[in-house]
Amino acid sequence: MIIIVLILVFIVDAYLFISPDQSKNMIDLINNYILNVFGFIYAWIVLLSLLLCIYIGVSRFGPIRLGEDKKEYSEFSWAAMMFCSSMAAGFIYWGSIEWVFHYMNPPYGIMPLSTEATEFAATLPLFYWGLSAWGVYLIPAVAFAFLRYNLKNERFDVASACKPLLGKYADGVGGKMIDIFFLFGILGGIGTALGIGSPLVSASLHQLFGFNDTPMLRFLVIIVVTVIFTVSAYNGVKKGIRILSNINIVLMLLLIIYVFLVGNKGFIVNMQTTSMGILIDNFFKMSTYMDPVNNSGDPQSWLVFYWAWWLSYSIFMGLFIAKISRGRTIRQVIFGGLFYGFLGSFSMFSVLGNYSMDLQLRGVIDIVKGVTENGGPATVIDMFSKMPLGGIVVFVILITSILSMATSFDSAAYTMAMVSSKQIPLNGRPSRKLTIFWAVALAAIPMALMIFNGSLVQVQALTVILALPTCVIYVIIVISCLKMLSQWSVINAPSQTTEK
Ligand code: NM2
Repeated sequence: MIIIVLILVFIVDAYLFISPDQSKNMIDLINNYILNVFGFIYAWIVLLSLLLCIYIGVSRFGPIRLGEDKKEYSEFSWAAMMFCSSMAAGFIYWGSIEWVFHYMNPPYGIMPLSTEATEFAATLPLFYWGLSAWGVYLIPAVAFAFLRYNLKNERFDVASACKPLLGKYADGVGGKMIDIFFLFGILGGIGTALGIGSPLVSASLHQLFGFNDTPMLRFLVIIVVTVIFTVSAYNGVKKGIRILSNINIVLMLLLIIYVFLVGNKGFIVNMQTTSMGILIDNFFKMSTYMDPVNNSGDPQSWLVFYWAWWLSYSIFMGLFIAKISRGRTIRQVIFGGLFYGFLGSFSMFSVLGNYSMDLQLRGVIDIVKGVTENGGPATVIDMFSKMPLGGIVVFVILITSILSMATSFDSAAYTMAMVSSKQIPLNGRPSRKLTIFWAVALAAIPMALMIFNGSLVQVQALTVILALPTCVIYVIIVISCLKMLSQWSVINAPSQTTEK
């Protein structure tokens, strides 16, 4: 399995190296095809899985405990690990400036730069990083945890979770293909996270120390991040990933509390409140809007891209959440995941985003011009450096961006090692060598793209392409999960017959 993945990564890298232009065109072509042809399917999958996941949480399956032990991790560590493994530096980048894009080019036929555009611009990021998005992790998490802790499966892999639906087809070659597609999905998803995070880190290094923001600097950033997350994954969940995530979440919280206190608090809370109303009012429209009449491309660039990105993480996050959820009930996993996920995204996006939107609207800093002329990372760092104690704020951003990337990739490397292990004892962990191997492999594709001058657009396109097979596996796992839970509850149901 490892060899096949390596060969495929090598082929992609070699293709990028030998004919950069042709390979870029090819990536764009496939990406556009997927966005336009399969886009609506992504929308349905994400909406239906949110509804299904709520159903599982409230149904008779909810109280089922995953494993018989008490909770392995405290509530804080569980929420911190779940949040940090999913979020890389994107929360600072998109959190601060995603609204700019919706403000300039709003969907739903809204007038650009209008009041309505501004309010929707503050709200859309809360939707794209909101309940539906977090929902895609939770059914796989339940499936993997149930299989491992209740049905005592020897392996912690993806193919086993497809077995209730695929039967013998999930064994042998079929099973290997499933695991390989899963590994590719992660590689693609993480690529975009690195592609966004490393320019942000290099922009903060430029601001703090005057280093020139060159591809070489970004390359070095990836190396530093790779070393940190490799060490963390090597030390395992309890001694590595948990500690790094706890530190990171505290830094993230300090950052948003500070930004809130320094910012225009009235504007921030009023816009947060307004956004909640707009979000609730428009939830289904936002979930299904494909713009069939004007074909503006907005749903493809945002809804479909984001859903593909979240789905590309879904299996890896499912495995990782399962790993840390031993001793919790299905209900606690589902509603805990939705609650902490949404709360985390909401606080970060609404505080950072509304802080910068307020600066724009009051004419303090022209963020829109900054993003269009100097690009996102430089604008974000420039904005934070102009805050009171700007130098310290940028330093905190530098550290939390590095840590955020590291806490995503350590859990990814760890789960990749879990999936490629033949067998893991119930209280054991995957081999350390395999963990290091996957950590290095994770950094290879984005590094290659960077060396060959690929843009973020290409990395994003690769994410969408590699997410497609993951999406198929995702649907299989969801159906398998329902099948597995119903079979189990039929066998274990208390006897219905009562004698009088
Ligand atoms: N998601 C969108 O850069 C980042 O924050 C990575 C990945 C959660 C799948 C986010």
